[in-house]
Amino acid sequence: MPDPLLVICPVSEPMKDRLAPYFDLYYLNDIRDIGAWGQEHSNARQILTDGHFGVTPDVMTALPNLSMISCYGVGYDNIDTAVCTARGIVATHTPDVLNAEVATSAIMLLMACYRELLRDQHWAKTGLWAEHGVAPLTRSLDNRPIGILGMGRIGQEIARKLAPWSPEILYHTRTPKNVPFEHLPDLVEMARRVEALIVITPGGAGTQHLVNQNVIEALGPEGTLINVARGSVVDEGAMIDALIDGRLGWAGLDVFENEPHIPERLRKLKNVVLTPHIGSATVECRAAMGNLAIDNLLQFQRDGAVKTPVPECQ
Ligand code: A2R
Repeated sequence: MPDPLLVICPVSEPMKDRLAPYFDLYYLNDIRDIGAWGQEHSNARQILTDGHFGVTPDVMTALPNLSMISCYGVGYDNIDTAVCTARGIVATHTPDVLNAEVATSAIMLLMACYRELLRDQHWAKTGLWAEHGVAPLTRSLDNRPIGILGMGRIGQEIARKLAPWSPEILYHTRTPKNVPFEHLPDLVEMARRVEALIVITPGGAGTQHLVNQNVIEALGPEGTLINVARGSVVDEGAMIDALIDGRLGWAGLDVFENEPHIPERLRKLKNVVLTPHIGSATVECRAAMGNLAIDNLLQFQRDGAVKTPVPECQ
């Protein structure tokens, strides 16, 4: 009998095909009562989820033999790692394979803000060009002072990919990294010195509202805030207020505090570019993430080891 695998997140057909020989797949949205399912499948040891869905406490409680959670994504703030370590559950994630794609998404949002891509598309598509003449000038992205909040795997890739625009890069993290950029121990001070701030830390309690009203106001009316990390890292209410009354210039956002819901007053603004959490969402990148998530599941099933545990479970 194949082992039961509880699948909490959407998975592609190639992922299902790769899992099918090794597991009986059960989908959480088909299971009305996870408690009853857990009793019936008390041998269930493994879960596949993603950064958005994570694993809720009722699912953890329902599975007495849960031993391994494979997260299809690098952020795992919706998995309670304290419960994992207390119960001896190994959680894994998919670092590195998405660095390049999330970095591209950050730069895409940054460029769209600086060069007013959406306004100019509107200008071209709606006949404003013929009616009013050429569109107003935009700002160059070349030679800007840019701050990166979080200088890990993805932050460093963003810095690498920004190089052709010759930015002056500053960064803020709790501990300095071995990178050729100036480390600013004070985030407000960094926001004051840069023109654009790119947020790429993990989510969760440790970074909740790290980008608060003080940081936003330090970035200022000429400033651009880019968030490809987690919605929780930015005080969304304070950011929207500042975008409305001009204390913050622009925002390019891929993540939001209450996904998939985006406040209407944010959606209505002209000085924002919004995408629906698609930082890693290309066919190529998702295939690589899916393969790594499945490699972890299969190796654990085979010999109890995993390739990429989250740091808390190493
Ligand atoms: O603070 P450090 O020295 O641990 O540096 C990490 C930084 N970071 C923070 N910076 C300032 N204040 C904090 N409270 C704080 N907590 C963490 O974020 C490190 O430089 C960076 C995280 O890097 P990695 O662990 O390599 O994560 P990766 O792969 O770059 O992904 C970042 C996040 C994911 O967790 C997802 O939420 C999103 O990007 O896709």
